[in-house]
Amino acid sequence: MGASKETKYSVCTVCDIGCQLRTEAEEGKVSRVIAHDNPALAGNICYKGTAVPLIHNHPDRITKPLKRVGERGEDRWEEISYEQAMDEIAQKLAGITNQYGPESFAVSTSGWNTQTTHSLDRRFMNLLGSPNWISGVALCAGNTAAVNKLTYGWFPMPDYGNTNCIVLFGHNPRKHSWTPIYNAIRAARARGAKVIVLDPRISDQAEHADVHLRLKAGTDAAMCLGWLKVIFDEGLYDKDFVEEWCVGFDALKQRVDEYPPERVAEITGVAAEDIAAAARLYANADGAVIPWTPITDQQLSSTSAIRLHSILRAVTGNLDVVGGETMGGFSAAYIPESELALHEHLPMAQKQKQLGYDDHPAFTYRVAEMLKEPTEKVWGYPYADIVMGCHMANPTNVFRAMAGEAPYPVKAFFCLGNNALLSYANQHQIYQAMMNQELIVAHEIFMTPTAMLADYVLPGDVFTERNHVADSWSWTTRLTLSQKVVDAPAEASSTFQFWTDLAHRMGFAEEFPWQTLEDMLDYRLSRSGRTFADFETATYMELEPPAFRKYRKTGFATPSGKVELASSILGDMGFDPVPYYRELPERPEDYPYLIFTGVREDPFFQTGQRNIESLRRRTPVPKLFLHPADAKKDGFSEGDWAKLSTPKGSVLAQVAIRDTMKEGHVRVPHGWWYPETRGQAELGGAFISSDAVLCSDEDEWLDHEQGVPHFKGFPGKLEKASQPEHVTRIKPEDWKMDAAVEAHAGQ
Ligand SMILES: Nc1nc2c(c(=O)[nH]1)N[C@H]1C(S)=C(S)[C@@H](COP(=O)(O)OP(=O)(O)OC[C@H]3O[C@@H](n4cnc5c(=O)[nH]c(N)nc54)[C@H](O)[C@@H]3O)O[C@H]1N2
Ligand SMILES: Nc1nc2c(c(=O)[nH]1)N[C@H]1C(S)=C(S)[C@@H](COP(=O)(O)OP(=O)(O)OC[C@H]3O[C@@H](n4cnc5c(=O)[nH]c(N)nc54)[C@H](O)[C@@H]3O)O[C@H]1N2
Ligand code: SF4
Ligand SMILES: [Mo]
Repeated sequence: MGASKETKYSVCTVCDIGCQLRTEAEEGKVSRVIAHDNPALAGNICYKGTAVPLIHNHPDRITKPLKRVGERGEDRWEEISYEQAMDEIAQKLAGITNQYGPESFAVSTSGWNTQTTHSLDRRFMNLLGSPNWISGVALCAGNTAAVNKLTYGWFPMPDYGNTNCIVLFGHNPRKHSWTPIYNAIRAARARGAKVIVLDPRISDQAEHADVHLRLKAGTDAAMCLGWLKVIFDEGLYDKDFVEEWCVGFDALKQRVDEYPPERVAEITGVAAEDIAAAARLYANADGAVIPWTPITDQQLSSTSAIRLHSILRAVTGNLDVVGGETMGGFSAAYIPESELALHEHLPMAQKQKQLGYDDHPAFTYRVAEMLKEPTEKVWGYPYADIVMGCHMANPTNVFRAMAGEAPYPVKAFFCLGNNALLSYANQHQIYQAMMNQELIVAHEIFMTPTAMLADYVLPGDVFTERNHVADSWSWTTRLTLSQKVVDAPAEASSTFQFWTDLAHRMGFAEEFPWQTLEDMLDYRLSRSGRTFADFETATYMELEPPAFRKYRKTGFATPSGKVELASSILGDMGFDPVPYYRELPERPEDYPYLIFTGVREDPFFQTGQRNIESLRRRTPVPKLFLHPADAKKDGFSEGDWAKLSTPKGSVLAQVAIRDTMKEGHVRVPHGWWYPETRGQAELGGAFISSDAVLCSDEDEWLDHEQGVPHFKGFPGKLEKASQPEHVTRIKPEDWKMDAAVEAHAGQ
C-alpha cells in the first residue's frame, strides 16, 4: 500500500447493524475510521466504530492457523500452514461424515462479522447432505423472520422516515447501541412521531417516550392480546383490509376475548386504562410501526408474541404502506443468498433429519417446505431466507445430540465468527457437547473460549481487509458498498475462501467456481449487468424505489394467499393456530427474583471486545442491576460483588443499584469472559460471569413452536460474594485509554 493515505467506504461489522464508515490506511495498516462524508449518514457511527483500528491491529489477533497439541480446551497449539490445516480438516470431516452420515456435521455462525460467506456454508452443507446449521440468529431476528413468514410471507422493515408512531417492545437503541436505528427514532420523534415503550425498567428510550408501560418481564404476548381486545372492541381496526386480506379473524377474536384489559393488567402489572390508552394511540396513528425486537425472540411465548406483532401490524392497516411496515422483497440487482444456498439440493430425507424438525419446527425446513409454493409465486424463490433464519436447525436439539443424546451422533462442529460456548442457553451442556466432538474448527480473529476448545483455529480476515456488497441479508433492497483498505495477514482467510477451499477438497469444485471474492461479487451483481468494479466506482449505496401494497397483485406468500391471523401451517403441524399467552413455570420459593438477560453494554458487541483496552475501561467488569429496595432488602451496596444463581448455575457480577430498575427484577449482561485471565482461569474465565450459565433450555423453558429459550424473566437468587479469583483489573484506570475513542464515547 505504500506510505500514501487511502480512504475507502467500508461497512463496519463490529456490530450487526452495518454502518457504512470511511476507513483510512497508512503503511498497510488501517489507521483511522471516521464518519461518513454524506451528512445524512454522518451520525451513524459509535465509539466501537472509532475503535476499529485498535481491534483490527490488535497484538492478540490470530494471524496463523493453529492446531491443538494438548488436551481439548488446554489451550496449547502449534502453528501450521493454511494448506495443511485445510487438508487435515477436509480429511477428518470426510472421515466423520462417512462414518456417521452427513448429518453428523453441524455449523454455528451468525454471519454478520464474517460478512462474506454468501451462504456458501449452506451451499456446502446442502451438497454434503447436512441440515444442521445453527446460529445466533435463532435468538435474534432470524427467528423473527421465519415466524413473520407464517403470518404474511415476509419479514417487514419499519418505514422510520414516514411513520407517526413507533412501538418499542423493550428494544432500546442508543447512541452507542445500534446507532442508525437510534438516529432514525430520534429523527421521527423530532418530526412529531409518538413513541410507546414497553419495558419493565426505565430504559433510555423509555425516558423520552410519550407512553411507557412498565410490564412484568416475559408478559409481552399477553400485552398484545390486551391491545387487540381494545382495538377490536372499539372498532379501531381496518375492517376492509381484514375482510379482504385476512383469514382466521373469528378464531383470533375468540382468543382475544379471553384477554380483557383487566386480566391483562393482572398478568402484566400495568393498569388497564394505560393498556387501553396505548392501544388506541397505536391503532389511531396514521402510519405506525412495531420494529423488530429481540425481546420477543427470547421468550416462552416467543412464537405467539412475534405473531401478535405481525397481527397488530396487519389489522391496523400498517402492512406495506407509507409510514408503516414495508415488504421490500429481494433486490433485483443482487442475487440473494436464498439462491446461492442451493436448498433444493438437500434431499427431503436429509431435511427431515434436521434437528428440531419434529418437535420445534417453526424455523426449520419443515415450515420452509410448506411455504415453498407461495413463496416462489410471490417472491420468485422457493426458499426465501431472510436474515439467514428461515431454514435453521434448533440449537438446543443440536447441542443435545452433540452431547450424545438422541436421535443420532453429531461429531463435527465448526464455529465461524461465533463464540458458541457463551452464545446460547445452558453453557454447561454446550461445553459437554463440544467436549464430545471428534473435530472442532473455529474461524476467529481472537482466541475466544470457544476457539480454545477447537482442534483447529483458522485466522479470519476483518472488514477492512475484504470487499463486499452488503444487502442486510435480504431484509431490505439496499445495497451498500464495503471496500477493503488493507491486505489481510497472509495466512488469514475470508469465510468465502474457507468454504471454497473446503469444497474443492471435498469434491464440490464444480459448484464452487468462483476464484476470488470479487468473482463472487461480480456473479451476484451480474443480473444488473455490472461488475463489482462498476458498482464500486459508481456509488457507495443503492436503494430501489419502494413500492407499496404489492400484495394486491400477488397476494401474500402464505398457503391461503392472505394474512393468516390463524396460521394454517401451525395448525397443520398440530400447534395452536391462534396466538396465546403461556404462564411462566412456577418459581421455586427460594428464587425470589425475575432475571432478565441480554443487557447490551455500549463498549462491546455481544461476547466480543473484552480485550480492547480502551473499550474495556468503560465497563471493566460485568454489572448486574438492582432496584434500591431490593438492594436494601438483600443488604447490597453499590460495587459489592454478588453471586447470582438460578437452578442451572451461578455467576459473579458487581452490583449496580438503579432506581430505573423494576423491583423484583435483576438485569444481567450477556457474554462476559475475561481474556486477560487466559492461562489462569478455565477457558479465559468463560464460566465466571457468562449469562449462558444461568439460562435453562429444559423443555418447560422453551417456546413450543420454535424451541427458543426464555431469557426474559426466569427465577434467580442473590448472595454476597467476593471478587472473582484472577480478575484483578476492575477499575477503569487499570485499562489503557485511547484519546479518539474517549472523545467519541464522551459525546
Ligand atoms: N453496544 C452494543 N449495541 C448492540 C449490541 C451489543 O452487543 N452492544 N447488540 C446488538 C444486538 S445483536 C441486539 S439483538 C440489540 C439488542 O438490544 P435491545 O433491543 O435494546 O435489547 P436489550 O438491550 O436486550 O434489552 C432492551 C430492553 O428490554 C427490556 N426488557 C427485558 N425483559 C423484557 C421483557 O420481557 N419485555 C419487554 N418488553 N422488555 C424487556 C430491558 O429492560 C431493556 O431495557 O442490540 C444491538 N446493539
Ligand atoms: N446466552 C445468550 N445467548 C445469546 C444472547 C444473549 O443475550 N444471551 N444474545 C443473542 C443475540 S441477540 C445475538 S445477535 C447472538 C450473537 O451471536 P454472534 O453474533 O455470533 O456473537 P458472538 O457469539 O459474540 O460471536 C462473534 C465472534 O465473532 C468474532 N469475529 C468478529 N469479527 C470477525 C471476523 O471478521 N471474522 C471472524 N472469523 N470472526 C470475527 C468475534 O471475535 C466473536 O468471538 O447471540 C445470541 N445468543
Ligand atoms: S453501531 Fe457502531 S459498531 Fe455497530 S456498525 Fe455502527 S459503528 Fe459499527
Ligand atoms: Mo441480536
